Amino acid sequence: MTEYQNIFTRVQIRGGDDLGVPIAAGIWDRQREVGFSHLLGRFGDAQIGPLYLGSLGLASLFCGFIAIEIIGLNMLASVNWDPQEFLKMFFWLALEPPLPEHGLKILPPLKEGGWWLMAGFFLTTAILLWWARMYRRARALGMGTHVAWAFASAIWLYLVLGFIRPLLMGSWSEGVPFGIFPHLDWTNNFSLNYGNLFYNPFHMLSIAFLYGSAVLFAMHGATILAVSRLGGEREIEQIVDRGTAAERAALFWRWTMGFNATMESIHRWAWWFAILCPLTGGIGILLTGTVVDNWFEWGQKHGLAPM
Ligand code: 07D
Ligand code: 07D
Repeated sequence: MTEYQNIFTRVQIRGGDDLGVPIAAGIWDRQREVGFSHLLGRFGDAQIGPLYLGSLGLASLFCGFIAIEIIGLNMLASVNWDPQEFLKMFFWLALEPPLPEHGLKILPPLKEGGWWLMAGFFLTTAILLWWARMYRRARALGMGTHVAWAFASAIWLYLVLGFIRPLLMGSWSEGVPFGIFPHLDWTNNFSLNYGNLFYNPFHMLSIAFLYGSAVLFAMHGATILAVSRLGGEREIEQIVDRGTAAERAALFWRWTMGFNATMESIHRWAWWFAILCPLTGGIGILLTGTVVDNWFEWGQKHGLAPM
């Protein structure tokens, strides 16, 4: 089946149903039918399915649903169960973490943070189950587990923000509220309370990897599209051959930048940049309030900020 599409491709190529590689364990048992969507074919693969939900996926969705339910109903309660007000105020509504006086209590009064703890428990369980599902599906397909480890890096920052750091600080009240703008307010207050996060070197590293990820993504995406006329997206076949689109793309970067990644190494660059963004970020947050109370003063002491 011809599967390739890119943004210049106007014609959608349809072969027969592609059920994927044969796998001994019969993981397609749950769904064998596939469908096609012209619209989706304009953005990616037109084929939908086969899907695999499995017990980890089901359990994860179930926990995620409970978490969203707890958060949503609390938000609804905060506007006196008025659906119109809920929609109007949605972006500003919050489910706040426990009050400081409850410290690390496992079950503070529901309205003073108990619901937050419960929602956090179910959301975290859902995320961890989804991680296990990704790991297991990759293994079942005989793939590497790179995607799962990249996801683990995001989960690390999430756990630092809402679980590990509050534990070290001795209070759940240090956690992040659920809510669109409330979590941004929390982020702003965090920076203000700890003397300006810009002077935290791990925030700097995290930003460098964030911006770096964007620039690498742009360079790689653009390069492959630029040589797709010559079949550049068939990277694996082109890695070792001479005179290919890949070789022109490499020469382009050697001409313009003096150095080129290879078809394989560019993906390692992208993987590490993306992973290091939340990984260094998590370290920065973990140090804040535990080891360093004021990043500006820390910066002054270490020659980063003026006296
Ligand atoms: C594009 C992949 C798709 C994912 C999407 C997010 C939910 C939340 C739940 C109402 C790139 C789905 C959103 C499931 C709905 C409720 C209760 C990923 C893509 C579309 N933030 N943050 C957003 C989360 C933190 C910050 C948007 C989550 C930290 C700033 C969205 C977490 C800090 C800004 C969102 C989390 C922080 C945002 C868009 C968890 C420091 C914005 C996200 C679990 C890191 C931006 C109004 C996006 C915005 C934004 C979700 C944590 C800062 C709602 C799930 C505590 C400064 N955050 N965030 O596109 O527009 O990600 O906010 O840790 O400006 Mg956030
Ligand atoms: C949030 C990882 C968790 C997400 C998970 C996904 C679901 C479901 C559903 C798809 C993003 C869960 C998924 C629940 C999805 C569907 C359907 C990753 C997350 C597990 N900052 N800042 C960062 C910049 C300032 C502050 C990182 C820039 C100010 C705080 C990043 C600026 C103040 C924290 C970054 C700037 C401040 C950060 C986040 C500029 C506020 C953090 C990296 C130009 C006034 C976080 C060390 C990331 C961190 C963080 C960028 C400014 C506060 C690089 C560019 C000075 C409190 N900031 N920031 O990957 O790690 O997030 O800091 O001004 O906690 Mg910052």
